[in-house]
Amino acid sequence: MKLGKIITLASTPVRLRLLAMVRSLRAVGCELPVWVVPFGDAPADRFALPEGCEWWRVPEVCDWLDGTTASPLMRRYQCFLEGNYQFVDTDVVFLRDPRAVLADQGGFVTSCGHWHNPGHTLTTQSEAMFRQASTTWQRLVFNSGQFACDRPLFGGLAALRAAAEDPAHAPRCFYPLADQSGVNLLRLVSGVPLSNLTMPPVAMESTWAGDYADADYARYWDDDARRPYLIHWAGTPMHEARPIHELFYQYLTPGEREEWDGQVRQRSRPPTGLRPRLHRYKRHAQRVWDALADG
Ligand SMILES: [Mn+2]
Repeated sequence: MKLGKIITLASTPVRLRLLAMVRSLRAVGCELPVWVVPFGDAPADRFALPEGCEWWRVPEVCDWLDGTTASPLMRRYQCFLEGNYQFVDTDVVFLRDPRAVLADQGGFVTSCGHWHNPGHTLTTQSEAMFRQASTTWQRLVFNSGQFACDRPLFGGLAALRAAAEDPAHAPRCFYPLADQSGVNLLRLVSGVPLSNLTMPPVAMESTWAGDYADADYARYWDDDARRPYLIHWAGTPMHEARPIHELFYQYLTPGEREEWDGQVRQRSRPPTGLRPRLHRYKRHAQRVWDALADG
């Protein structure tokens, strides 16, 4: 594919993440425009974007989703009406120019390791649909924070809405707490072929920061062709010191690093008050939601 843009989704709390992601993109020589899907529409949800970035809100998609139970994270569905893009969460840094990596790739291109750990990408109900699609369905799931595609998954908003609002899909596609199972299901029903760069023939090393525990993480990348083109933190705890965090820290100024360390300290304090209960609620909510959807 011939990449034309990088797409991400952001709100003010992830400002430092976005700055580092964009700086890493420029550092590998990629000057493509960065389209930033706003997580929310209040003035406080937006912040001053670096040069080459612009807010990207498609009113028909956001207004539609705002009228449903969908998490604002689902605003990334905007991508599904576009082609020739790389979507990344803000908790990503680029190690290689995505244009070069994707030049020989087509269709829907992923690069995560969820094929060996598919749990968070589906639910009991959507797993049944993946099993219908293939006996090796695990290769068809992906992390919804990193994907590229050369074509729209749907021919227009009407087709996207019809797929999401299908009663068999709607509980996933409008799930209020997370976007991952809905994003996976929509790619599946779109029929656009999926490949994963961590599988042969490319067989890139892992793009997940959590897979790199020791100081010499770069030893896995002696062969340049197997070096991941991005690293995604995706839930890797930042309050635990890991040498690979340096790939992110290198893009922060000393002042930004101080601000970041303050945020990490704040988030890693032992949970008090309502927090443990809210955490338990989130785990149970998925099951309750599925039970209700099943009628
Ligand atoms: Mn992420």
